[in-house]
Amino acid sequence: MSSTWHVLGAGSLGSLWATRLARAGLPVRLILRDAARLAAYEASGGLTLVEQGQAHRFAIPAQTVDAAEPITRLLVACKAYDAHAAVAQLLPRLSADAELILLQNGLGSQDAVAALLPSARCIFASSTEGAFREADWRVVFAGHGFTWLGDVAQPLPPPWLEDLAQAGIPHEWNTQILTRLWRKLALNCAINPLTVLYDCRNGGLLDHHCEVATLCAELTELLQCCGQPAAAEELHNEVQRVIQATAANYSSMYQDVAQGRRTEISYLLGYACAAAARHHLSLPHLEQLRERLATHLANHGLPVD
Ligand code: NAD
Ligand code: KPL
Repeated sequence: MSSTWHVLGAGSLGSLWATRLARAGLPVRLILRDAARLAAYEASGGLTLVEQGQAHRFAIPAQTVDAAEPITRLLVACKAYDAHAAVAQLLPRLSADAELILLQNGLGSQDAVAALLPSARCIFASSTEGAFREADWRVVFAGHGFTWLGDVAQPLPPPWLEDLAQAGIPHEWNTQILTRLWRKLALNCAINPLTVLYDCRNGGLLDHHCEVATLCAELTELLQCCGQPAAAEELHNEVQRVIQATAANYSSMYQDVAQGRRTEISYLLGYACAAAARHHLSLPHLEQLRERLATHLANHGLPVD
């Protein structure tokens, strides 16, 4: 019998994982912010997953953060800026040998969470799956993808990867998870802020080829300086390939800004610029991009961090 999957954050990705795990008959509990959210969830009858136009509802048991049940396996599915505070609230419930799976994009939030629990195993994940919330408690599986998981402190995979296989969650254990997260961060830094500033789909960046190339050169320098040469390989070519392959799409940061939601800038471009500063590396275009983006966010009444 598998241990219970406690899922912290019943948003897009958390719901996508929770519903597939529950569909496979695995024990899942949702952790919601407070009694009001729990009451709203219970009134809705469960979480609905919409896949290829078909909706299925799963009556997954839920609880609030301050429930008494101990937690041995926690899937952290909050935004990067919420992860530390959300996990901190659960400290009294986490067992000494707890395992956490951190689904956050970018870098920085994983180390902040890991520092809260020195004896717990923190597994970092990087996902290309896509999901969005159509309504409260209703998530649409928008883009099939893959999830890489890894542990910077321990190369051996956990036995519960079998649960993911059973749930049909495409995944792979990756002993170089930081390289994958850095590579994704670099792609996001080269594409997402410019789509916000130029108010365009990813394909619109084909008109800003030189600017993208300059950013890729600086990001390559940063990755090499941060001991991530593999993440730097052929970065510009991959950025161009992604821009072409996703030309019709709006980047995730574009969508956040368009919908008035806080962005994860501090864990993407902000993290990159802070890393450059730590290494006394001058990356003027990247820094200028961060400043332009921060000004744009402030002008739209959004947090600049
Ligand atoms: P989301 O905003 O849809 O969901 C986050 C959920 O966490 C929200 O429901 C929020 O209420 C909840 N939450 C925050 N603090 C909480 C707390 N203290 N207690 C309980 N719940 C709390 O976000 P998302 O789109 O699922 O993204 C989660 C992470 O996954 C982000 O880092 C994102 O970049 C990454 N990601 C998302 C996708 C996607 O398609 N949505 C794909 C790849 C990576
Ligand atoms: O991951 C992305 C995003 O929009 O966040 C892509 C499509 C790669 C653009 O950076």
